[in-house]
This record gives sequence, structure tokens and C-alpha cells, in this order.
Amino acid sequence: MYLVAGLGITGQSVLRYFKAQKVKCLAFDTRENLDINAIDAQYPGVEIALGEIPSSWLNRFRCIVLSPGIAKSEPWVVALRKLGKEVIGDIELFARAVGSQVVAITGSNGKSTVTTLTGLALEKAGYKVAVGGNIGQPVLDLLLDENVYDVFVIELSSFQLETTYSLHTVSATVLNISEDHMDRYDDLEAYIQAKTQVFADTDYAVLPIDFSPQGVFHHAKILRFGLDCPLKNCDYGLVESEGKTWLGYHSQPLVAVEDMRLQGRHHLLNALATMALCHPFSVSEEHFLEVLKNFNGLAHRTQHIATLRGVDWINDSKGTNVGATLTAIQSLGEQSEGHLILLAGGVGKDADFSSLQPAVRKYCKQTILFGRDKGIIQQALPGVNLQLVEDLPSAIKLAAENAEDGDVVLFSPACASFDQFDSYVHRGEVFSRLVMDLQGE
Ligand code: UMA
Ligand code: ADP
Repeated sequence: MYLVAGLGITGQSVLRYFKAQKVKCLAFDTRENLDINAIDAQYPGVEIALGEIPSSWLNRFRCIVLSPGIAKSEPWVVALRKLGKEVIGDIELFARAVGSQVVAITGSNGKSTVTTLTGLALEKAGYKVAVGGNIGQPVLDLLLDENVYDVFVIELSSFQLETTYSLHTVSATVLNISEDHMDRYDDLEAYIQAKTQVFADTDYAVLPIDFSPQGVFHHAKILRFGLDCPLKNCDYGLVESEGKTWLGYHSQPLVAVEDMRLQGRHHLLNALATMALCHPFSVSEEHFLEVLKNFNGLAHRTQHIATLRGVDWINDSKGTNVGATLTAIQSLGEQSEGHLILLAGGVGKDADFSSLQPAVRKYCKQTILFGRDKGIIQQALPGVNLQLVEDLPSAIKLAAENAEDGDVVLFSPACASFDQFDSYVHRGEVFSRLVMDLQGE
């Protein structure tokens, strides 16, 4: 018998999977006020507890399927482990059952972009591909799908990797490391350790040029990608040919940078990582070109929403950590020559916001902070032109009053959304709707 712990998107996919497999389980969520009516109706045989695990259940399960939002270090999880209960996640269940090839992507930023690009490139090359994981589509639902897939391309968070032990991948990457989720890890080292578990059993380890984790590779072949590296050290990097700069493999040009729809250093890195992840498969330069020529980015990632009275409004709600927001400020700041108005704030996850300071000073004429941890961010940015408001609608209103022709309003919170929104998607949708409402004013 299993205990499914957490009844969000992941927990509910585990319930569906167990139902299809006719596996018995109990279900539990720490949130006492969670509305479980819909869940209850769908899984009539499953007992559900909220708040605390009933003591009468303790002898009834041997394995916990833990949702990624619950830390393995929670005292009740630690206590259950001491009782000998096994703790796994949905990715581990997937790993034990999957019969096809898997490509896995983790890192602090760019995961969803690279996951999507890799899925598109493999599809273009004729593979039947399923894309899922932390990107929002639980992997177990992909297994229940009636389609038969050649390759699963999955985005993994550090949380998911903490409860994954037997995932075999054809290729896997840690795209980059910058501080995130410091409210869940003792230090950056512990966060890196969780991320590098993705290499535990991979045929090809795809690594940024400046990242050399120790002792996690076993039998893997290593592929390096990067921009500022001499090509001899890089497998996938930039190549000069015919007077143009290309994304290339060693000295072989593959796709001209000017042919990519998305520009910016981070997208060059994302494209190179995609090529490296596809290395073990048969994907040609024509396939990559088709994908990179047409890919216009995902919603909520530096997404242009509107130009109103000469002011560009950009939704980067997926900028949920300092590294992502820095990337957005730098790439848009260079284009807008210091005409940026930054809107940021939310749940800070114990991040060190001081690393934003040089870029904010250089590129942002004004910064408007909102949400739970606005005061913490303020303290980390001395000498910056800041204004503090309660919530996102007030921040948008203030930005609209202050913005002048030629300005760019960048909504890149550097924080999680859970103080005032359900998710980064909900937050991005609210931003986009409120910006569109400005049109009528
Ligand atoms: N929670 C409780 N008690 C519980 C269970 C959850 O309080 O018993 C809280 C968590 O602390 C968290 C929230 O509920 O605040 C959601 O947690 P969850 O584990 O139920 O999350 P799911 O709805 O299952 O969604 C998860 C991922 N969320 C997290 O890891 C927090 C989703 O990634 C992912 O798309 C989905 O599984 C499918 O795989 C979101 C995310 O924010 C986008 N990921 C983090 C990130 O990208 O930085 C890691
Ligand atoms: P993730 O899934 O890791 O959150 P996304 O692909 O959704 O990453 O991108 C989120 C944000 O991170 C983007 O809006 C952009 O600002 C930033 N970003 C994207 N790619 C990179 C990269 N390679 N390096 C640094 N920042 C990036």
C-alpha cells in the first residue's frame, strides 16, 4: 500500500496512475482547508486525510509518494523515514515503468524553454515525443496516454530529483546554477547536489562549460556547451563562418544566429544545450533551423504583451528567482538603453537580492516593489530608486502613471507567486489582463 502525500497537480496524477494500475493507496495533504470534493468523487475507494496523518494509518502503508512541494526534511517525513517507510516521487514511479528513451532537463533557469525546444527538434526529426514534468504536465499522465512515444523529454526540478533514484536517461543536463529555493536548502551546495542527481544514470551528460560537478557521472559521455569558450573545449559553441556567427558542433556550423527568432545570450545557450541534448538522436541542422527560426518563446517568459502610448509592457512572470530576473533586466536593458521600469516582488524564498543591484542601477530608471517580501528586497538594494506598493495592480497603476514614451515596463518578480496568486501562470495572466485594461483608460 502507498501513501500519496500532497494533492496538487502531482498527487492527483499519482491517484490517476494508481487507479489505472489498480494499486491501493491512501491520500494525504497537510493543508487542512483544501477542497477535496472533486478528488473524493473521482477516487471513491481512496481514504483522504487532511492536516495530519492519522496514527491508525501508520501500519497500513510502506511507501510514500511525496509531492515536490513538500520537503523531505519536514519533521513528519523524517519521522516516517525513521519508521522504515520508503520515500519516492512521481518521477521515480515513472522511471520504474517507462519503456522508452528519456531526456531530462534541470537547472535554475531556461528549463521549460530547453525542454520545449528539445521536444520540438526531436519531433521535427520524426520521433514521437512526449513533453512533461515540472513544465506543468505530470509525467505519469504521459504514461497513461494511449499514444506510444519514442522519447520522453522531461523537465525536472531539484525537488523532484530529491525523490528520484532510478531514472535512466539518454541525455541529461543541468543548464546553469544560480541561487534558488534557499528556503528549502541549507546552502547552495545542497541545491547543486540535488540538481546533479540528474546525471546519476545518463549516457550523455550535457554540461555548461563552467560547471564541473564531482563524482556523479559513472559511465556518461560528456558534452560541453557555452558561448565564451575556445571551441576546442566546447562541443557545442559559436562558430564564425561565411562572415556570420553560427551555433555549431566543434568547427561545423549548424544554424546561423541571425536565423533564430529569439535573440539574447541566454537563448543562444538554450539553443546550444538543445542541440547537445539531441546529440544521441538523428536530428539534422535543417531540423534545428526549422525549430529555431519559428520558436517565439513561451508565455510568461519576457513575453511582449502590448505597446501602449509608446510604452512596451513585458510579462516575465516566470522570472521566479534572482538569476532569471537578472537575465531579463540585462537583455531588455541593453535594448532599451536604461529606459526600464522594473516591477518585482512576492515570496523571496530567502534569496540574496543584492546581486540584482548592479544591473538595476545600470538599466532601471525606476523599480516598483510589491508583495510579501518587498521590504527584504528593498533592504538589499540601497541607493536604488524604489517605490513600494501593496500588490501587483497598484504596481501596474504606478508604472502606467510614471512611464514615458520609449520606456519598457518589465514585470519580472524574482520571487515565487504564492503570497498573492495561485501560480506564476495565474500571476502572468493577471498582469496581462490588467495591462490590456489600460488600453481603455
Ligand atoms: N503543499 C502543502 N501541503 C501539501 C502539498 C503541497 O502545503 O501536502 C503546498 C506546497 O508547499 C506548495 C504547493 O502546495 O506551496 C504546491 O505543491 P505541490 O507539490 O502540490 O505542487 P503540484 O501542484 O503537484 O505541482 C508540482 C510542481 N510544483 C512544485 O514543485 C511546488 C509544479 O512546478 C509542476 O509543474 C507540477 O508538479 C507537475 O510536475 C511549479 C513550480 O513552481 C511550476 N516548480 C518549482 C520551480 O519551477 O521553481 C520547483
Ligand atoms: P525555468 O523553466 O527554468 O523557470 P524558463 O525557460 O521558463 O526557465 O525561463 C524562465 C525565465 O528565466 C525567462 O523568462 C528568462 O528571463 C530566464 N532564462 C531563460 N533561459 C535562461 C538561461 N539560459 N539563463 C538564464 N536565464 C534564463
